[in-house]
Amino acid sequence: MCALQVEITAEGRIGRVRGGEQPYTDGVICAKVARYAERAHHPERLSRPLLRVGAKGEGRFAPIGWDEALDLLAARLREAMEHHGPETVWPYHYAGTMGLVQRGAIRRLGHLAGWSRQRETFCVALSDAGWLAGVGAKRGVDPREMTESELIVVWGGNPVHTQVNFMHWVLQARRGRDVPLVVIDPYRTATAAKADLHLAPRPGSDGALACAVMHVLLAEGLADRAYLARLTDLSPAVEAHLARRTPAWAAEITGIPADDIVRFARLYGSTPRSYLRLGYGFTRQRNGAAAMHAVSCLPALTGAWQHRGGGALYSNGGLYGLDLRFLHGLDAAPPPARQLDMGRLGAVLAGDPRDLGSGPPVSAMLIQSTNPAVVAPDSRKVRAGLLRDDLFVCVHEQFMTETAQLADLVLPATVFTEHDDLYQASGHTFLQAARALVPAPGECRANHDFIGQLARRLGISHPAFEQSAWQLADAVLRASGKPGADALLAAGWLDCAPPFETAHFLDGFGHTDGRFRFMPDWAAQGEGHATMPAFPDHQPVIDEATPERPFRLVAAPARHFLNTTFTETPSSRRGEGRPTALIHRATCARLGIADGDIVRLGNALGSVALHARPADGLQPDTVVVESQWPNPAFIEGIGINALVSAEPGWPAAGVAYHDTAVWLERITCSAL
Ligand SMILES: Nc1nc2c(c(=O)[nH]1)N[C@H]1C(S)=C(S)[C@@H](COP(=O)(O)OP(=O)(O)OC[C@H]3O[C@@H](n4cnc5c(=O)[nH]c(N)nc54)[C@H](O)[C@@H]3O)O[C@H]1N2
Ligand SMILES: Nc1nc2c(c(=O)[nH]1)N[C@H]1C(S)=C(S)[C@@H](COP(=O)(O)OP(=O)(O)OC[C@H]3O[C@@H](n4cnc5c(=O)[nH]c(N)nc54)[C@H](O)[C@@H]3O)O[C@H]1N2
Ligand SMILES: [Mo]
Repeated sequence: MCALQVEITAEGRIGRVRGGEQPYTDGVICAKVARYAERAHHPERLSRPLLRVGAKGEGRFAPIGWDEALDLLAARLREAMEHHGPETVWPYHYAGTMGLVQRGAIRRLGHLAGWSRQRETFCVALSDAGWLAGVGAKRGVDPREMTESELIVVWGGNPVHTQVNFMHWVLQARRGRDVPLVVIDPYRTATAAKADLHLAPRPGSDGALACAVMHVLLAEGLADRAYLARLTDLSPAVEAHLARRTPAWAAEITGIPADDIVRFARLYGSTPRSYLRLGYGFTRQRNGAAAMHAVSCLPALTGAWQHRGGGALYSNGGLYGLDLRFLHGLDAAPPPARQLDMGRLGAVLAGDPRDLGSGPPVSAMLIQSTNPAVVAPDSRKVRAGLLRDDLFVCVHEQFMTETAQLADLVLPATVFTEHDDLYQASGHTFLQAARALVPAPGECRANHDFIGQLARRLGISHPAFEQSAWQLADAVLRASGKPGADALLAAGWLDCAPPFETAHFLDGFGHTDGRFRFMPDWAAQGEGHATMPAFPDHQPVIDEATPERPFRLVAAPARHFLNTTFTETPSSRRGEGRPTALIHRATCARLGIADGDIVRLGNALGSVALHARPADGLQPDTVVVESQWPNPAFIEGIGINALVSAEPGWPAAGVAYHDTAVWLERITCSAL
């Protein structure tokens, strides 16, 4: 959701892409998006509808016309519904485009058709639950305020890879001022390499670290008592609990020496203008919601929220207050339908009764804006499921992804420079609209257009299907009390940042009593609440290392890819090199692993072979594989998500991408 300036060449193609002038983006853009032309004009862009002609998964397709494709799709969906009822269809969609209108169409159609709904667990389920438990509203302090911060803490995120604009604001904050940067990450990421202090906890232990920090803050009088009494629920019971959470206790769990924990606690507790940026990474653990809650307690305990440049940001996604009921067809009171957990795709397709209950099997899927054959956990099971003979799969895509290769019907999609849309953000506060800049190549169709055409063939009507994407963007804005789409486009952006008092929750946190909750009402966050700790705590439900599987694997985002997007562009592939396991130098020495050797990582789900590189700045039992490489890039054609479990996190599901205990061995070529 960065603002972009896109050069259009004399031939009407995309040229260089630069960061736009919108004040957060501030002219800065990451390298992969700067080279977006390479992707938009890639020779392998899909440009025509394709029908499978070979066996499933074989990858042989023949071009067909759009009318024929839509007729076929509608017929297959109808047939499935006649057999099993509407819930047998699973519209499966995610983060390919973040534009509201192009994301909204498939939701609207699914709602109105009574298809299965999707529980969105890839990304924010764990972090949302944890943040909302304490703060009660999904917003925080604008990163631009960091120019007034005196300490910046990046906890469990790697913005050098994942949010380069945030690093731009860190740079502004530190320009000519002595503002320490602390990074808390299991390995020395590119962000940690820039830090004054890097703490490298074992993955899944952040709740313990946060509790020990709070222990020190309370013990050393670094908590703001007046603030706590006014705006939080801190009680003697919470304090008694934290008194037991000593640095020595946390050192055992985190692997961070107690002295380092105390040093960080003193720095944090003695700096009122401390800015805490919470990433998603540390919440991609089975205990990620509890960890998020524990860490989010820190600025409440010190009262950092009261100061300019102080407080925290997890996401500003809750800031915009857009009314999406019309966009999503929810104004028409659609029929109720079951919800399927997108992270459980493999299990659902295998007919797991835990997921399906007494409901029908999934026998037809419409997959749009996501590449689950790679990004979903337990990817062997996902692949087996998508290859089921009695499952019809249609994929609407820009490229022949691994998911598209498994489909029966593949339809060509536009990229963001070829369609209109409306965008809200997570990391910043700006609402933006953009129009198509260049014509779509070949026969590519935008999500909104394709889904509208399908709806018509299925006999499903809603006024939103009759509008253009731009009209719909306008309708959403107006329904939300914002300026219309043309006005927004002319202005360039709308800053939705609330005033200081509100942004810092000085007029109350998101709960009805206005107080931050050290003791959350977990029942409000999800059905698994009974297992949640009553206090901020380390929740011992992770995939712990064992003698058989002594390493903890983190499958963190790579710099030059965006999930699996850009894995098709040569410059990104070059930038990344090859799939690599980062392993502590001492562990390498112990196991006789040299740089470039091949290792195998495995667990009950399978094993993955890739090259190894000795590394520093992580614990001896942590292994990191930056992702998400396509499966064929790995030595045996099986990628990292084959090892990631689809067991949901607590209390409201969510995929634990970085929570995997594995064994590790060096292998010789003859063993391959
Ligand atoms: N280049 C690039 N940019 C991206 C993406 C991408 O794939 N590539 N993906 C986009 C998306 S969809 C998202 S949601 C965001 C995610 O953005 P981030 O929040 O930055 O990414 P995460 O996957 O959450 O992982 C970030 C860091 O969390 C660390 N981590 C893992 N486990 C733990 C833990 O237990 N404790 C702590 N303290 N740290 C841990 C990892 O080592 C990693 O360095 O990035 C977006 N931007
Ligand atoms: N190992 C590991 N796995 C992870 C993560 C991790 O950190 N580690 N992160 C997880 C997270 S946070 C997320 S959000 C998910 C993301 O997973 P996905 O949402 O699947 O993201 P992408 O892999 O980028 O796939 C998006 C696809 O949408 C297509 N696309 C883009 N725009 C459009 C459009 O307008 N229309 C259509 N029809 N298609 C479009 C792109 O070509 C691309 O193939 O991955 C998750 N998987
Ligand atoms: Mo994500």
